[in-house]
Amino acid sequence: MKKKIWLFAAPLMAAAMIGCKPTDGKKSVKENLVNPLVERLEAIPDTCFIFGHHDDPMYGIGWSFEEGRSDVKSVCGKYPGMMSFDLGGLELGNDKNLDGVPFDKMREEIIKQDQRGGFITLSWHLRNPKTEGDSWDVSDSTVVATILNDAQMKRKMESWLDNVANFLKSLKDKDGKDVNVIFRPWHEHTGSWFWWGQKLCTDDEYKALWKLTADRLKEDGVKNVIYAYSPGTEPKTVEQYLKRFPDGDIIKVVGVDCYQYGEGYAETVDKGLSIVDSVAQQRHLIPALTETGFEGLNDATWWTQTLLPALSKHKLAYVVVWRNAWDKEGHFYAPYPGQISADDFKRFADNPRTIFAD
Ligand code: BMA
Repeated sequence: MKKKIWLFAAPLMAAAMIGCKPTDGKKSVKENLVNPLVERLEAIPDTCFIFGHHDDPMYGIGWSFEEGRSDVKSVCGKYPGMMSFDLGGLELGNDKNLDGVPFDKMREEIIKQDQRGGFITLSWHLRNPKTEGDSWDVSDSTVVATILNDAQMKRKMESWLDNVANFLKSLKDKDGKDVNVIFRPWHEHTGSWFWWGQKLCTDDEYKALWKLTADRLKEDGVKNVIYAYSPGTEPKTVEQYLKRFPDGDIIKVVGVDCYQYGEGYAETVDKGLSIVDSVAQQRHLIPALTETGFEGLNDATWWTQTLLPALSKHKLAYVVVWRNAWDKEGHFYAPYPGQISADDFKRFADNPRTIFAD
């Protein structure tokens, strides 16, 4: 997909992926492109959203690393319109990420997804640079401050970012053109379960971490990313949502990570997305449900009776559900053949609102 074609064909392409017709003509084609990916996301008709799945082509229930296989495709015949992958482990120079996905395979699948006209988003569950624990190691509440104030720790973080930059720059299609991706580091920072979370750093430190990230990747020559900001559901107002919003125009996608745990999902998603809608409109950003799902999908009609209605009031470019883990029993968020919500998922995939890569 070439830049010029995207400029004019983006709305058609988004529509062609699903047979969804753009419903209004208000999405303008801007002359100064930040990144053609922004244009493609902005071209998603207001009434539609891209469906995404984390690690979709890597593994699923009862299988791993089988060429072409995907639980989503096995159920509905189509790949997700968006593939999500995680870079955790890349910072250390590992061959595989924290969930056992080889980075070479990830690069291949990113390129394939781009070739089929689909979208890619990358998260980063990186290690804790100070304690050498994982992302969830919150035993030291000064990690972000140390990265910012201690020269040696800062250099370590920069070298980790250089590894990320090298991977991002290696994403090229068969014609040598950049494959553009959404990068979503420092997510769910409004909770305190990651070392960059709410109680683990100040507002200014969190913002400085973002600046360090964007500046370093830019210095490293990365041109193929746009950044997504994705708090959890803790912010209850636009003001709270924006409290740690990075300065400048780093962020292009605003989202929320919101899962179903027991009752109240519809209401929580609705509140979270109302805030996202407002911020997206005020700042001309792209709204998304950056992570969601119901672990174990113990509800035969979750897709059309819970998820679709919960999203119905909101404009969204995309929705991502989390992984169908090969390594943790019951940890899955998309159906697989025979799973109780599989038939309902087919109806969801046939719904004119949802965009898959077919
Ligand atoms: C979490 C879980 C973990 C996984 C991590 C990064 O939500 O799925 O098992 O390691 O995401 O993918």
